Amino acid sequence: MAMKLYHFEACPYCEKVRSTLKRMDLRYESVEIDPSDRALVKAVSGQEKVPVLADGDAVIHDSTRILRYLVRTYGGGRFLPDEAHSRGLMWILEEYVDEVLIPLLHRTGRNVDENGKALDEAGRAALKAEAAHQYESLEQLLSSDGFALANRVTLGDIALYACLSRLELYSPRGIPSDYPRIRAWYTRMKA
Ligand SMILES: N[C@@H](CCC(=O)N[C@@H](CS)C(=O)NCC(=O)O)C(=O)O
Repeated sequence: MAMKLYHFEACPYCEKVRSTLKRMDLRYESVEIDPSDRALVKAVSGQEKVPVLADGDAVIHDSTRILRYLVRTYGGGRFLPDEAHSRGLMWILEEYVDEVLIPLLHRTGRNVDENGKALDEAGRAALKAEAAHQYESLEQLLSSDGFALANRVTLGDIALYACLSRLELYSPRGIPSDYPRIRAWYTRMKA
């Protein structure tokens, strides 16, 4: 029985899982949900967030847990750095994208605070400065000609690319032009 992925297009966490499944050459049935109707996701997984992966008896929610499951079950070792130190950093990067970068870029696009409340001018400037700081860090991380933590694509790159690709789709600005190394890496990932 094919795996089923419950997801929707604009969701960066879903894009990370779609992209990992694709790179691992794993086939799945796509169940695209309406973001405003969580009934099916709730019935399948007992909670309302996507992505959710159903594989036989296993039903997994949370994109990081899904990635760990896929690597463990289907042998995705080639998407992990060989060296232990880099491997640890890769999972830290993966978590950082979910917990820091995605929420921050989401807020930056809408100019709201953590609770969704519209920001005043000072709040918008602070948010912009925070986003610039994160872009600077990524610019440094991606300063080599290879990928984030190895000379090949790992799950860290896939997570980051998934996040920034949603930005490219839904923000007129995309990745700011003053970060050439991020943009060069992005082009390498797209190839
Ligand atoms: N930590 C979760 C976050 C998933 C998440 O927040 N998904 C969003 C869509 S992008 C969602 O379903 N939100 C609905 C909600 O918060 O109730 C993961 O990595 O999968």
